[in-house]
Amino acid sequence: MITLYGEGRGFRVAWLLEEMGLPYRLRQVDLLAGVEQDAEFLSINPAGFIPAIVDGDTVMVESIAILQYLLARHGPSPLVPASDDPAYPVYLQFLHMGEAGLAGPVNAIVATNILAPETERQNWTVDWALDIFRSRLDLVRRQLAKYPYVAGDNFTAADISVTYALQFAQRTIGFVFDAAELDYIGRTTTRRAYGRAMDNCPATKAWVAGWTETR
Ligand SMILES: N[C@@H](CCC(=O)N[C@@H](CS)C(=O)NCC(=O)O)C(=O)O
Repeated sequence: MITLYGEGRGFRVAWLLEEMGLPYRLRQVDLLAGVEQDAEFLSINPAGFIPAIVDGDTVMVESIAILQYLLARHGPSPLVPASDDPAYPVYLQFLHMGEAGLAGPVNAIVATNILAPETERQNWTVDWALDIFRSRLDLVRRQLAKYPYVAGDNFTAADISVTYALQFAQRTIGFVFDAAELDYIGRTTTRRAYGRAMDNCPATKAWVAGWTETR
């Protein structure tokens, strides 16, 4: 049985596990209470960030790497195009861009908004991170002008990566998306596996319930 430590980006992992029909248990990690007291979690990830997984002898962090691992170790899955499929390179590109180009830069803005002294909140780096987010989002936008999903005609794990990032930006920095992006989020989040993952992730569910979409 796979153990998933922590929600946050762990929601990506729960969503994939539900899509793949793999049994797992969620072990909560309370970042707000401080992981210093959580010796068991620190023995899994001494750096103290979430998510992490334990799968037999395998211990891993980094949500996108975990998605790739699960698909490779427990696949095959229709959520990954075959390596000779023309959709494969663009799939990999957006799988990683969801974190490296979208959610990652937003993290810097969120941390600044929450933790920086009042006088240091609006700074060059925050503007830069938002520019990075916008430029990568433009690539998502161009893709969605042609296809229903970021890798083309089929839903893939790249959509789990990107959808999470878009929702993260909506809910943390109030980023306002256009109709095509909102329709995309609607398409991916009405999947049954998304609903099941949400039911298994109470902190994420509460977080979503506290946010209302503005069109
Ligand atoms: N690139 C990492 C980002 C992980 C991350 O930033 N996790 C947040 C919660 S979603 C966290 O643990 N923040 C506290 C910290 O980094 O110490 C991933 O995709 O897993």
